[in-house]
Amino acid sequence: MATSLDLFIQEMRGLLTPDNVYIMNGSQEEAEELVGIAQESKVDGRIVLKKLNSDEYPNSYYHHSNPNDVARTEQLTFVCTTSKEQAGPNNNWMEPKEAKEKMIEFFKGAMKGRTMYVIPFVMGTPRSEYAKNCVQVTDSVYVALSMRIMSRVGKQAIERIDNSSNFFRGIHSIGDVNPNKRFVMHFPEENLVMSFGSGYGGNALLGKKCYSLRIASYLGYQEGWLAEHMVIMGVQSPEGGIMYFLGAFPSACGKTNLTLLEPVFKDYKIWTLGDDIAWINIGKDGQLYAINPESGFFGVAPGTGLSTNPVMMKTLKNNKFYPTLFTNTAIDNSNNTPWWEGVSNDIPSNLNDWQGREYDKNSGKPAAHPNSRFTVSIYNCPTLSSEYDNPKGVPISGIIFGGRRKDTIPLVYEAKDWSSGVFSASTIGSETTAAASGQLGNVRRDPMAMLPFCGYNMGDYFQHWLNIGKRVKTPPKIFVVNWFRKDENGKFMWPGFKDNSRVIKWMLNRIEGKVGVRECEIGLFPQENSIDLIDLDIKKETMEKLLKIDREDWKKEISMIEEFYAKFGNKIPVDLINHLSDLKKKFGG
Ligand code: GTP
Ligand code: SPV
Ligand code: MN
Repeated sequence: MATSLDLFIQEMRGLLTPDNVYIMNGSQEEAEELVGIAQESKVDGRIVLKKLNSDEYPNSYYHHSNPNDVARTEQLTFVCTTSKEQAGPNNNWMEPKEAKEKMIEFFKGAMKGRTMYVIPFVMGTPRSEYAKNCVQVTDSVYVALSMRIMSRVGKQAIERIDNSSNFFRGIHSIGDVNPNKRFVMHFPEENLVMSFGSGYGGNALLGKKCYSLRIASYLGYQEGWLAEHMVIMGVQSPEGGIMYFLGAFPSACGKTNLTLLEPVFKDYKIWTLGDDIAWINIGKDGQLYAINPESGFFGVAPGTGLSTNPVMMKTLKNNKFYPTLFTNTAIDNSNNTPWWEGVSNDIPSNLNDWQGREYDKNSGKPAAHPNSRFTVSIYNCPTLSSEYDNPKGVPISGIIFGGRRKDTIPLVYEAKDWSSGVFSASTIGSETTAAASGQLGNVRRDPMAMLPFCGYNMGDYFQHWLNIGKRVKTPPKIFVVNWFRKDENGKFMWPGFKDNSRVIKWMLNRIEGKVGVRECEIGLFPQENSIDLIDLDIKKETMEKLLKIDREDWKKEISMIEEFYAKFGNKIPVDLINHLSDLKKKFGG
């Protein structure tokens, strides 16, 4: 009897009319075969993968994407629910029938002359009750290889999917990589995503943002859990064992760096569990538990180097089983290694830029694309937590929210309680980055770092967060941070990276009740000298500026929050409206 997977494949064969069908099994031989195919085939006139110097970067390959296809395209991303209100003002919306018809027109015969890769995968460790079954079809061998790194592809997935009709379906074709024929359409009510015309990251690896955030957040809303754009990390202190934190930061605002951080304190250690996505459930004991549905890092290359992120540099050179991919970095021709701004201080003399052109140092442009990335297995990571594959997940003690803000937001503060914390998280703003195409550096509201990823109305989402807090026995403490505050000369005041461990240590001390706080207008602030600054050359005035509340800036901030909330009308929970009016009173608004 045909299984529901067989039926799906049949249906896709009919729609996409590929010349060949390749059903993936996750084996080592398959990796070798696919890498072989990718090294021999051209897409868009470019060889899909080129082997890199294996003495420097073992089992690593280079990929150029089309220059018109280097980041997520939020303007072409839609959530297609029955009603527009379900999707909310935070999403582009299209009526599901219309959206599907449009996509089917694109997909008809789209794989003629190509191979259709069928990728059965599980998000989450397959033994976990929180794990989810998925299938993606794609005509991109780069996407197929990336999915093998980022998710659990193969036999276990097929076993789980066989004879079950309940799995996520992802239909993907790169088409002819034409931005005018590019859409990423989500159908949360049908557990389905259709993506056409892009081969890039979050547009094309459908297990990532499309399923594990947009679709999963919708499922979580219905089933009583949360799918979040968050890191998961364990912090080990000399006397206190390991405590687990979640951290939400918008795209390209420091998640990968935070979860691989080497603390400045020799007797502290950070254990990595995830760098982008967390699924958060209430466990049997009434506490919050998180799992990472992914199994790899799709990390920003620029800024990654031995001084900023030594653990990632080790991860990239520690390849065993999974091929590692580098996308849109520059290439140092003298030794065939990938190169990006921040990996070394000097610029190699024989460099090709991310488009394969000879690099001109005087061009004033970076050699690597600012959103160039590496795709690497999490199992290569030397700080991987032994709890990573625990089907129950890890119990959460603290949740950190941050954004990229040159002013206004202090280095750190703590929310008074869960509801104040949800309010602060709902007001997070951040300067836009190269992770999404569009203008850079504008401040936009990005609540919980989920603006581009929440698959339903964000007003309902805020209420869902408040409700979860009421159901949890001891809700974790909530903190807000800003590593990116600048001085009058436009320089970062806080050293960031490993020195962020100083702020984390303060959070641990707060959770353990070891240090007090002073109450300010926006929350609870560190008492003087309670952040451990040992061996750090930072002026007292700089610390004061980092923690300063500028009343004029806050008045502007409040009006931006009001403007954002107004878009959601009466969907904004009353609790949050009350927090906002309290805040307004404090600043004389
Ligand atoms: P996504 O993968 O897009 O979700 O990004 P991410 O949140 O994982 O960001 P990532 O850690 O890759 O950092 C993005 C950029 O911010 C890189 O260029 C980093 O070098 C830089 N960055 C990360 N942490 C810090 C920090 O503490 N201070 C400063 N100044 N820059 C940082
Ligand atoms: C992000 O943009 O937040 C990423 C990269 O992590 S992508 O997979 O393209 O979404
Ligand atoms: Mn991300």
